[in-house]
Amino acid sequence: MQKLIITAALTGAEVTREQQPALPVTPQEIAIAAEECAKAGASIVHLHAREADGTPTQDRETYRRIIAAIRERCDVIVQVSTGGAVGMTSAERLAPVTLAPEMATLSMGTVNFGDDVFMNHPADMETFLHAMQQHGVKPEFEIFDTGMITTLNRWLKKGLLQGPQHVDFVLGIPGGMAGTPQALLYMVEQLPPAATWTVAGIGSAQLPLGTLAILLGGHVRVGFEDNVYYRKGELASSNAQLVSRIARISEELNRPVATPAQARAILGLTQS
Ligand code: KMH
Ligand code: ZN
Repeated sequence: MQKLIITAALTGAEVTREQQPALPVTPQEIAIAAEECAKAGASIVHLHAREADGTPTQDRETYRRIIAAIRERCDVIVQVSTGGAVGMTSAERLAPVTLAPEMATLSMGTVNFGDDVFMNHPADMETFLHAMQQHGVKPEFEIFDTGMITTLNRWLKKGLLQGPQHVDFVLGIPGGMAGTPQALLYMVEQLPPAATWTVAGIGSAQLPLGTLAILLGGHVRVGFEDNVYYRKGELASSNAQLVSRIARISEELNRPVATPAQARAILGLTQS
């Protein structure tokens, strides 16, 4: 099996300081959290930007400051969000891709997202893909429900994609596919050949689905974007605490954790 790539989804767009007092919000706080997670075993950080008051933003300059602050502190693969927050325009969402980070997320379809609708028009999705290809950014395809992996396979057939793809199964969003082992097993069966995959289990699904992914040869995403708890009724003290736990479980299961350099090799990234 490949070494385990741990992604730390540090901030997200929806979680508030009221829900999780340790949520990193400013570029400096995000960079400190990234360094702690890298030390704990994360090789990718998935980034969302916020304004000073916590409002989600896709402002290019804010992402630039976050990435520069991370680069000063540690080596880790930077993955920007193009999901942003519900209601943002696609042009807004695409802005950080022009900074040419190593990776960016690309959501593969529209999904109900709690009480909201996370819109991903097919034409916008192709625009995102072309922008990533133009800037040399590796997409991580975000799959919230079954039709979205079908769309990825259709894109492959259409010749829109080259090389092995990297997929993130986001399971347990209210409105998307359930955060269950059965759902994950079904999704893994639909993957294109040679694809790498990770799982982001939402809420209480984070730990069991992460553990299952370790056993199945996938990779794991943890962090406050998806889950603010360490266990039922107990908030996690930091993103790094969640990273440490999954790294520890993986080592116990005889699957060593990847360094950023090893993760780059697994994902076919060339270091910038
Ligand atoms: N905030 C969600 C609406 C991504 O980062 O690519 C979308 C999201 C996905 O977080
Ligand atoms: Zn995100």
